[in-house]
Amino acid sequence: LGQKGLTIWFTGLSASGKSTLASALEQHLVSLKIGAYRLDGDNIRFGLNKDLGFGPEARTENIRRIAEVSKLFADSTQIAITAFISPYISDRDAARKLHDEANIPFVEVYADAPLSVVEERDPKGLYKKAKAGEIKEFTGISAPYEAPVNPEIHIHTHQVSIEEGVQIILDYLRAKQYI
Ligand code: GGZ
Repeated sequence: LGQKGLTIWFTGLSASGKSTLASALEQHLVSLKIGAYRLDGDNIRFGLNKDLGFGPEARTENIRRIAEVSKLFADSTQIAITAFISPYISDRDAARKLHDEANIPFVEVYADAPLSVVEERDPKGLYKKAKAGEIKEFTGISAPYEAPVNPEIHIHTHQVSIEEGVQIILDYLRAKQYI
């Protein structure tokens, strides 16, 4: 890797496979001795962003802070990997702009699984609760998800394995000579 790192920005519904894919990608890069660090709900929403909820303004602020942090990691020559729903196109575009202005590559990866599939998976029972009205403003049920129009990478997570998904991303990074 050259002087600068980059940010790999996953977006997708809850249970779409973002975190799983981000985690597998991080492990693969580290095994290649490429510095990579993943930001996800576990290390951000319980720490830096623990003051934020899930209303539209809180989500925008969540994404704004994550974009700033990922830019800093990338600026330190790491590959920053973010795994957040980031449901609004305008917020993702703002994250992209921040990177563009710093001349840091920004790779948007759409972890795309149909709502019917993620509702069926429902690993934490959140979709069930959202449909019962027990969780308000839940993405895909009672809050919007704006799918990317032109992401660098589009992965149909219900149709490819985790390993295949990681390979698709690695192929892209190699083709761009980012790694
Ligand atoms: C969406 C919610 C909500 C609501 C709690 N809507 O499957 P999870 O549990 O582990 O991932 C979801 C996570 C989403 O946080 P993000 O920071 O990625 O969201 S955003 O980018 O929109 O700010 C879910 C849980 O938090 N969760 N309430 N109302 N997801």
